Amino acid sequence: MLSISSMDEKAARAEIDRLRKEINYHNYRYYILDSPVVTDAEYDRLMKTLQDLEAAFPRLITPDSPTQRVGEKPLAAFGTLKHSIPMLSLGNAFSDEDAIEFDARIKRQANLPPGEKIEYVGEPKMDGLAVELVYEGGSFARGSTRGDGVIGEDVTQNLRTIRSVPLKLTGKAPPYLEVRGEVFLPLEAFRKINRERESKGEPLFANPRNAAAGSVRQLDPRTTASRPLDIFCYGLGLAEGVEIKTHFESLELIKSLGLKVNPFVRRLLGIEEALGYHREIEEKREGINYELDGVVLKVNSIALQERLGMLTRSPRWAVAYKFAPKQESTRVKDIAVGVGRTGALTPVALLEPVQVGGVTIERATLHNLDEVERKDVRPGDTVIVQRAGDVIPEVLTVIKEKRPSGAKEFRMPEECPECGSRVERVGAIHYCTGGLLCPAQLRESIRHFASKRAVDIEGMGDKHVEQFVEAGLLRDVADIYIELTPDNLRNLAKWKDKSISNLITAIERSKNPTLERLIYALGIKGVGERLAMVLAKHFGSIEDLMKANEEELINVPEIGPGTAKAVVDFFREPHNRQVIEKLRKAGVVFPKDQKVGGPLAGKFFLFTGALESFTRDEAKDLVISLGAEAAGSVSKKVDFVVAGAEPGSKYDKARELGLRIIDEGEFRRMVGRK
Ligand code: I6G
Repeated sequence: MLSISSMDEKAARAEIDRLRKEINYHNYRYYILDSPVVTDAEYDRLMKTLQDLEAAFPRLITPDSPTQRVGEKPLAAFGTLKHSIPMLSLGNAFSDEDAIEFDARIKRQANLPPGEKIEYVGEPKMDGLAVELVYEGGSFARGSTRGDGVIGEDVTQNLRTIRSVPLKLTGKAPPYLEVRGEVFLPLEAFRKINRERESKGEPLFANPRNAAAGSVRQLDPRTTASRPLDIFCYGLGLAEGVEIKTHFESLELIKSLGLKVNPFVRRLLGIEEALGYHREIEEKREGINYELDGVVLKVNSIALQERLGMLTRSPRWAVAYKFAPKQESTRVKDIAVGVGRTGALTPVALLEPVQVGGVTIERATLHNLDEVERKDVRPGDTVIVQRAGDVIPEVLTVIKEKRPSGAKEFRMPEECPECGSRVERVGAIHYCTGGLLCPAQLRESIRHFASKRAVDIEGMGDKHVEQFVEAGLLRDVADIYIELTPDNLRNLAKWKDKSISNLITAIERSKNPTLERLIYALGIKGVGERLAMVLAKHFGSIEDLMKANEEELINVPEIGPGTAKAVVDFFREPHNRQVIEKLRKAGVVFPKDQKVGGPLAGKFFLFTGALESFTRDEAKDLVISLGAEAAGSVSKKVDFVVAGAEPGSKYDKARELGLRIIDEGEFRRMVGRK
């Protein structure tokens, strides 16, 4: 290859094409076939050369280049995309009898003799998130979640980051193709993410499906890219110029285009073979590195599928035959009570360790007192526990026959088990009234304050926070900036120069949070990340937020009366005001006037086609009043293309560039005009 500096555009184009083909092939070998033919170092060299070339000739960058997987910018909100053909859900079967009835019903509806053997295709059913990928001219154009089946969320940016989603199809790609599949997280990755979240005091994902869904529905595609998501494709939506007679052929086609299809897919003749397939996959389940919740059986013949048609929300020609949930029985040694950040008390069953689906379970949440009473769980009871999804096990039922005599009903303590303060009941939940005097609440609120999505102090994991609170160093969050000095840390077990210096650097770095992170970090009841952002944009400074009364707060879009009251109560509390002052004195910078730019500050909008509720000028004025800019022509700097009826050539150009296209409904939601 010539050196980059001596290349003209023509030579660069040829070299870029060659490199892209080669890299796409290696991606296919690695991510789809799981059989790489180059070393990681060789692959990295190819990628680096392509990146250098594209940097030298930016005009040659296209959205389907392998360098373009991760977009730079987080989104303000997801747009929506309409599915050309509704994405249905599946009816369920829970037993062989159900599956046999499904087969019999098909024969009755299609007037086939009861003895006829129908050909099915069996596919493992992933516990993941259903998505649709759209390819235009063989390039990945956009992708969406199933949503309500008719309209899904536009998660294009995030799907692009999944390595097994090819940005360019191989082979003879149809001009327009919609492919459906299930995005999932391998179990190992799921457990690793939860371990990391636990160490940072972040809430855990309840199961791999939630983790996959949470990862795909991230506004910042870089977060999605950091999660090793995978996909298996299971069917076609609209497909131009594709003629197939069986479902199996459609899977073959999908595979031939370089997309990933589950290797356990199989043709099955008659329901008996299908039942055998279900048993076989259920046996294999524990050895598979992703979560399966059943198998899907589909009529193979498309002609027969068409004869059978649809029910309201699911096809008559397919069924999800679920696996038995993972359940075991064990004994409740005791019922303990945990205290969370808000002071909520949670009863937890402490169990004799038991293996459920390959995982040892020692605790199961009982949520609240009502739940304990409804199930009548008592210490000493033998219970059935179920691993719903993968992590949070639950007590399903008590085997009353095995209850030891004298087993006492559980009572919620009247005093907090951590600090002895009075316990108060609000609705179904019991709360400790000790506030930050309670070490558990203090610990949890500090963990929350320091967590990644709040002020993000790396290295302030659960164990460390506990150590600092126990050592009496931290009595509120502001003490992080005052008491965690090298001298104080040196006196604690296991703190060495290197770890001390890392923590001090992380603490220093956290002193300039954005206003929304700071509001979120304060841990006001009901104010999660989204509402923290809304409040930051609306009030622009902590002072103005502190001055707001309930009425003003209720008038802010998305803020309900409960949250408005919680915000006012929070800032009325003298201790909270003191902590804010103490944070300021300790050097934490409280940003001001974030609202000046408006909620859409820095965004570029482009309008094409006729809108129903605005003239073009009204729409432009509206985005400008919210801090955004109205672009006159299509370019990469445009963040949102608002497409009305009969959009013009700008629309086509925007699609070519892979820009985010939203419809009027989405635009209205974005600008708060519901
Ligand atoms: O949600 C689904 C997961 C897997 C499916 C599905 C599937 O096949 C393996 N197939 C269909 C037809 C539908 N949902 C509607």
